[in-house]
Amino acid sequence: MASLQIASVDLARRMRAQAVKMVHRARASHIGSALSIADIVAVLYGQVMALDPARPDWDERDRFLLSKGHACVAVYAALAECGFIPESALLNYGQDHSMLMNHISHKVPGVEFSTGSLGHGLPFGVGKALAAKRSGRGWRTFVLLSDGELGEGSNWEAMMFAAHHGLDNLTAIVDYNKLQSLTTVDATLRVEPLADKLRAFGWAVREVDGHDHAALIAALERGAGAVGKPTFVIAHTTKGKGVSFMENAVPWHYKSPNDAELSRALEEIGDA
Ligand SMILES: Cc1ncc(C[n+]2csc(CCOP(=O)(O)OP(=O)(O)O)c2C)c(N)n1
Repeated sequence: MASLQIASVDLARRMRAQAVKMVHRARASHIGSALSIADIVAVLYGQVMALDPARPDWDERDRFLLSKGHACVAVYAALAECGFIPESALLNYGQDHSMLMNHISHKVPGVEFSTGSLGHGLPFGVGKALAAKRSGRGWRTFVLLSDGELGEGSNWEAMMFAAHHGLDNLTAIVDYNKLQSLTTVDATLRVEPLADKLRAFGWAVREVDGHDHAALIAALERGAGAVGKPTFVIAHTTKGKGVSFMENAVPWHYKSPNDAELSRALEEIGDA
């Protein structure tokens, strides 16, 4: 089975619109974090990963782990837009007893692993990739991390392990938006020189504009990575991308849009 072949630019636009509506309806947080990854997630779901929405547990599927689980609305929107879950399920996001919790949950069809406590996606993904290698399976594992999350030591242990085992079926992507919850990554715990560090840990490294779909596809498609090494894609992004007043603005880590802000956001996104 090949990728779903859904035009990813339009998919990302629809996901952004769904995401702001969900966060507005639920009075929830993390819209800036979700808008930051919309293009990466749209490219993975629409153009790169081998998936079957009718069979979320299909054995040969590529595995995707959202390690920055607080940005779940981007993935829930992708799952609805790609047919894993009904669009109507999005209406209950963040409500009591809803399947769609405020941090990503494996109770949702198409979600592999629950996250939210940062620093667990890559260690889990390394295990998945090793399992695929050991059982001679061709599926790939993708892990999407945040930049602030790199402060968790578990990631660096997982990186050593992945390189040691030559996991070239593993791709990590860092959503490098340079902001955390309260201030910049630089002011909190510097990650630079990031590419040098990742190379020193034995990974192949690519740097892309994380909102450029062609560049993302070129970096993520099968065969793009190095042979014998895991690949780290440093995706330079803008937190809040697509909504001018949310872009690069720290408060939108936690703030929820009011009715007027929702209308402005949808207008800017181009929600039909
Ligand atoms: C282990 C752990 N510590 C703290 C938090 C609280 N927390 C939620 S998001 C976040 C940081 C957000 O910044 P970043 O990780 O860079 O993500 P993004 O800016 O893309 O939202 C923190 C500290 C958490 N989820 N997990």
